[in-house]
Amino acid sequence: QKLSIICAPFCGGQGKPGVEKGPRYMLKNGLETDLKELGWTTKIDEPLDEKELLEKTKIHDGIDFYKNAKRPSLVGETSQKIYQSVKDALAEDRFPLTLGGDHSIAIGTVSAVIDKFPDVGLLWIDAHADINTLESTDSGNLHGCPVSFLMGLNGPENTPDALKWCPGSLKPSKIAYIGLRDVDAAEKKIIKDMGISAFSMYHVDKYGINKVIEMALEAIHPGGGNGPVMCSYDVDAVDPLFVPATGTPVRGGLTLRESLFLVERLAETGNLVGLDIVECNPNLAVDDIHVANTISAGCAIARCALGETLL
Ligand code: DIR
Ligand code: MN
Ligand code: MN
Ligand code: MN
Repeated sequence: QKLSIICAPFCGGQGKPGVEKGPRYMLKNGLETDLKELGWTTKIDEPLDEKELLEKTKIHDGIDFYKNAKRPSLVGETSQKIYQSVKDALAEDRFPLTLGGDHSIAIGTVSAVIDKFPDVGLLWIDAHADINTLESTDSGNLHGCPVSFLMGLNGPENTPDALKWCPGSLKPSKIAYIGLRDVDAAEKKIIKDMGISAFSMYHVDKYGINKVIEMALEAIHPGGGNGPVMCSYDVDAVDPLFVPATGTPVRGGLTLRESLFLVERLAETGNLVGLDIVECNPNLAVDDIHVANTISAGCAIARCALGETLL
């Protein structure tokens, strides 16, 4: 089995520098070696120029806007490069593991996986729903909007040029959220109106994580829960006790074990076809222990999704 580790050191979908360091820190933590030990033939793909991107992101005067949304051109160009990398990986029958960077890069990863697996179900693991439209976003941060682009909710006439490449074909019935606990009012309305399956922390408490995963799989693949699954994993789904160094931490999240069980269970299905791990931001740690906890949790999510078991 073959794997591409796609590095996506991008921070332009939100306002806190440091999240571009995620891929470097996870690799420095030994992620590639660990995945090799699990039996994967690995290859590292670095489609982005981190330095150049950081420079482009820094310019705060004259930053490009589309309505209230910040840096639509940069987000569009960057996610398109990630899109191409994931497509290349899949064309070589390599499992695409994409390391962010902020969550806007999932516009690229998920679009590429849909091209190869039109029936794919998307599990969006996050404290946030990331389904704001260009109309609804209050923050203007595009990492809060990727799902709306994947679904084509902004409409062709309201999509910035640089994002027009995105097919926007993802159906509401093919999405399930797990871990939600900080959802904007406008996002709640979209989720409700479109009938998207959403399992918040309330549901995790009520049913337990195993049952929630079963329900989520059944939602995206009715009649047994079998079929290809893409998992886009924002590490802020995990409680900040375990993952403190992330841009928008929200207390009351998944325990470390719940967060790992989730991907262990996905690995067990044999149906996982792609994984993103996003929003690790070493700059936001108050000490080295915070960095180590955050990065080791991110790496553990990758390993558990890719076959590591406790016994
Ligand atoms: C908020 C927060 N809903 C926004 N979103 C975040 O900015 O649209 N997503 N932090 O990860
Ligand atoms: Mn989030
Ligand atoms: Mn945000
Ligand atoms: Mn997110």
